[in-house]
Amino acid sequence: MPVTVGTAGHIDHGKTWLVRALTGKDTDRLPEEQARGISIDLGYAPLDLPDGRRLSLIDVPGHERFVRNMVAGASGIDLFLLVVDAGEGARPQTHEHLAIIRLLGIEQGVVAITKADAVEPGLIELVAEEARELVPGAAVVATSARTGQGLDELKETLGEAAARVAEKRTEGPTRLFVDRVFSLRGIGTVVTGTLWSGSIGEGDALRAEPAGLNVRVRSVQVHDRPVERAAAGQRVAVALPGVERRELRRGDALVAPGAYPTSYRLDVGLDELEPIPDGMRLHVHHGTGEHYARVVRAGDGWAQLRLASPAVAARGDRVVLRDRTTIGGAVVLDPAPPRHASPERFELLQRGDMAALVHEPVRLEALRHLGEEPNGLEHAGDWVFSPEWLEELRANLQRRIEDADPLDPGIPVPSEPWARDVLPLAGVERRGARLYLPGSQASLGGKSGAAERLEAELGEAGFTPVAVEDRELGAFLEREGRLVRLGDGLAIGAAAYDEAKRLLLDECESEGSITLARYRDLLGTGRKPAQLLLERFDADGLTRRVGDERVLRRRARAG
Ligand SMILES: Nc1nc2c(ncn2[C@@H]2O[C@H](COP(=O)(O)OP(=O)(O)OP(=O)(O)O)[C@@H](O)[C@H]2O)c(=O)[nH]1
Ligand SMILES: [Mg+2]
Repeated sequence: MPVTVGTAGHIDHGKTWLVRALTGKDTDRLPEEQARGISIDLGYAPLDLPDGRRLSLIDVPGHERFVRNMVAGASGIDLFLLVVDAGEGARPQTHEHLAIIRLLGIEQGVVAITKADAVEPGLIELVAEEARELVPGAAVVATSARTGQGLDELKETLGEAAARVAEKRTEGPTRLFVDRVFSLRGIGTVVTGTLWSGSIGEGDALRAEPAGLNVRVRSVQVHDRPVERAAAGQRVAVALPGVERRELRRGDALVAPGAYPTSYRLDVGLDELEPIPDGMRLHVHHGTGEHYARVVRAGDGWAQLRLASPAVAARGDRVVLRDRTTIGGAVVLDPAPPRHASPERFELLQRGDMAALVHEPVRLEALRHLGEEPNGLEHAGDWVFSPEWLEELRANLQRRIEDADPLDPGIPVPSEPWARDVLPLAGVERRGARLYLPGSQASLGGKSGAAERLEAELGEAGFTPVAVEDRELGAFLEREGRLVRLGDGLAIGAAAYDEAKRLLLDECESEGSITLARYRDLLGTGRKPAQLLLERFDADGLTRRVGDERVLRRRARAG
């Protein structure tokens, strides 16, 4: 199993020198790091053990201003290498880094007392004792990067600790948190990171979130060597052609498409180092990323984190909460919860009642990261949702339909992607692009007076079209066969229409065709009503224009 080791410890305590002494690689490669003699960003080096195994080492900065980088590095490690200066003992970031490691759930590790060459042996023993109290159960090894003292023993101890690292759950869908992005001539954009779960191989189609970019993997390397497929737990470099370097950054995730939600909310169980009040604003460190957030507390020890930027999280992920210092951590219970602060829901979540995670429709595939398939949910096509949600949908549609115009008592079909699959369960009837109550029919409601007045007017007007102001009423009366609408917002009564049609048919059957002038004379009206009627007959497929004349279509003749 691949194991990644991360350093930890106060500034200047000798982390980078120790990494260099162990691996031969100087991880302080930035000009500013070299000029100032401190680490700023993460460093990476492979560590070969005497037994032939190879560990990945991540070197982190100790400066208190760069703790965010330390958390990004520590988020992917299996094993810690806590470094304590023999002359100084534990200092503030020794404690803070150790707290972060614990909040991230990293159990195995080793303590290296550094710069053993620079102090009296008696002092080393004092510092070693302090370290044992600080990290009970971890081996403590006195070392010197300058003389090489203790390095072999340290490698051996790291090997033993690596063997104790619990097998990670790695069979889930692919997820890699990006820690570096760069471009290489002839290759294009390359991202590196620790593969949290799944695997990555040449040709894989993945998604970069939260940007939502579809990417295809050109090649994969593990420690500068090409591999066909990298496994979870490994540090990998992935070449992504067709992606601009600036489109990706540390904190982004490469995931199997659709397998993880991206969400602005996380329901968590809190692990507080100091009290975290309701409403507090803080930084949530998750994966290699960082989100500004507000805490909405619910019950004892639970909270919803409302994020300013979306996270790609899964149940069981651990996050670190920081204000100016590290004030706590949390375990994700629901990576994409509804907006709420209900302790009852948290209780279900904590118990692992997966059905409680789902409210509105989600694709069944998006629940794969939760492990088992939840019971007690409604299914429709690819979608799952809670029975309560379906009830709410029913009530909501019903209410909106009841409020709709009685002349056309329907509402538009919702545009959500689940609509097609879910609506048949919602107790409504789909007619074209609209939803109705099953068997419902239009009615005049309060407009029957207006309808009667309009019909009277139409009756008197005969072949002369009448303006219909109320379009819905016009459409309704037409559906009922009480009038016929012509162009320009005009209509004529049903009886007049039938009569006009009979005149047209008779003339065409005896003469073979009809002109506008002739039809006008037959009707005894002006030119415009005749014109509008002929256009309506054309539109209905009764007649066809041939030059200045109209002839009956075959269908009309047959009928
Ligand atoms: N005598 C002695 N000095 C050491 C040894 N290792 C490191 N030093 C000194 O400590 C300084 C800091 O060491 P680094 O390894 O850069 O410390 P660091 O923990 O990586 O510091 P940050 O990354 O900034 O937190 C070095 O510049 C050396 O002067 C050692 O084994 N013996
Ligand atoms: Mg350093």
